[in-house]
Amino acid sequence: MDQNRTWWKNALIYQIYPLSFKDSNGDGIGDIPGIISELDYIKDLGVDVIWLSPIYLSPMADNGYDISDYYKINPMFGTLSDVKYLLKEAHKRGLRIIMDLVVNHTSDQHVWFKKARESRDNPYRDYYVWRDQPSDITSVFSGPAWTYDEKTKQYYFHLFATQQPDLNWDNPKLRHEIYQMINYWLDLGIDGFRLDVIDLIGKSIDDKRLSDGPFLNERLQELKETCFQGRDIMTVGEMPGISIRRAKEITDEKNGFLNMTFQFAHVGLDEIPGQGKWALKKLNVKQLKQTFAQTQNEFKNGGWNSLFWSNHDQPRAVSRYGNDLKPYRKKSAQMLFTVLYGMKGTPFVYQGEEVGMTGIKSSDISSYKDIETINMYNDAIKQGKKIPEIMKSIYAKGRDNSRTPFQWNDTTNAGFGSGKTWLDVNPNYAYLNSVEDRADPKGVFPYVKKFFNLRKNLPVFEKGNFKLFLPDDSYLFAYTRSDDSDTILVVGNFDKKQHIYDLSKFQDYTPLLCNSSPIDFTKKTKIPGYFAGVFKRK
Ligand code: TEU
Ligand code: CA
Repeated sequence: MDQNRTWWKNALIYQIYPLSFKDSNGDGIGDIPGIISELDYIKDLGVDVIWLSPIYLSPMADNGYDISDYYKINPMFGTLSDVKYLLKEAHKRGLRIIMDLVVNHTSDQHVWFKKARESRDNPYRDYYVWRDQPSDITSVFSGPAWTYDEKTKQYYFHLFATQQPDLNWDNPKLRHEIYQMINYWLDLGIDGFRLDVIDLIGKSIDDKRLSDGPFLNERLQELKETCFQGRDIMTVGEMPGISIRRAKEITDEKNGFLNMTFQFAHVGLDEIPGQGKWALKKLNVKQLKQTFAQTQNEFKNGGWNSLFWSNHDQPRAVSRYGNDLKPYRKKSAQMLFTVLYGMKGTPFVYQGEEVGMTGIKSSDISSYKDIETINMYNDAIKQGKKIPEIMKSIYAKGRDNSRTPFQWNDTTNAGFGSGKTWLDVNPNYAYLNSVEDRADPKGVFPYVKKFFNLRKNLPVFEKGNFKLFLPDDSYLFAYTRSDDSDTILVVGNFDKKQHIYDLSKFQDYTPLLCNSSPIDFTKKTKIPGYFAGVFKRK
């Protein structure tokens, strides 16, 4: 953390899910050489930083978020020299690389856990959390968060899968092993980390304070002092359970610990509050706008936030908030880009979003691979739920939606690789693919590229204050951003139909970028379905 280095505020981050980006050797699994072969593509979009989902050694129960050796690269992705070569090739192009850091838990195949479960007095026992009696805490991936271990007759704690035992952050020995590992990767030349569920490392399990627990600040402080301070890196903490106010404290430039966090308020709006992610509710655009406005307000002075629609856990944005039917897909994807990334914060784009990739629907549960989805399905069947109802939730929210192989072109396997892919390719690759999209002047990629170029060169996007216009309207997301020198207006129509508004107060604004013919600002401005535009005050 260094107050003089704030390049990450105006950087574009691109998330790669290595399993599904590009397969270089035909084994059906994406890999590091595959990533290297597409660095120019990534650079062409205007990307500054690549975030790699985990590539460490892992039995892949949770696709790499279950690490069995923090120092080794999973051979399915490549070797350490591939990683070094990736860093070199990326840096040569002015691209930085951040890695995923998963330290709330390890894999149950990690040598620490294997030793820990040998006996109660094993030196590694205290690297994990053991109790004689389980509490009623449940796992994020269904079932109890405690699993009985026959050999030593105690329960171990796992907030995620049974194969992902939680590390015991109360143990200073464990903490220092982790810091050593972090410094190893930073010394190797990586440019920072995305920290997986890092809001959980301050937890106090016995009084059920999990996210944002009593020890979070002191642990983040220790992490900062031991690993991050004085390095020219960026850090983004995934903090699903934290309040906006706390996110602001944690990212305070002076006294904070991380550059930014991922906030999840906006991604929970299509679920029934308190019933978890699978209980579906229709999205209310007004609520979505107001949620963003609240976050923008909170970060008005101090702290820093990230902007994202989607990632490897969240379904595809265009299928979720836009419209993935053919006549609307590209326009609505452009609209979503415009309204989200016009706001204040660091933009994160998830692979495939830039060409408007969509979610999947398969009525056959065996075509799904995600542990969260499969566990939920089995659980729901046991509870007597009807299959069509379960599948409806999976279509809407299942994590495999965003994990299907990248659609490069219209050849075999969408050009992802020659072998049978680990997860089925979305059959729409015949018409939805990167080559097709980039060749289309009305494509998502060409628009997004222009948009990010504009964003980067107009300082008001980085610093300008946010003001929501027409907060009670259910279709139009419109706001201004203003600083001392400029004011811009960002407009997006979330509906497929045209709507009419009195926009006469914006008469002195001129278009900078629109996804269809620019609109006129009159008392009766017609805004076409999925229109998006950025305007600037003359
Ligand atoms: O996700 C943490 C997290 O909050 C998930 O529980 C998320 O809510 C869920 O995936 C939504 O369906 C991180 C990683 O991003 C995820 O891929 C991992 O499975 C999880 O941590 C465990 O490491
Ligand atoms: Ca491969």
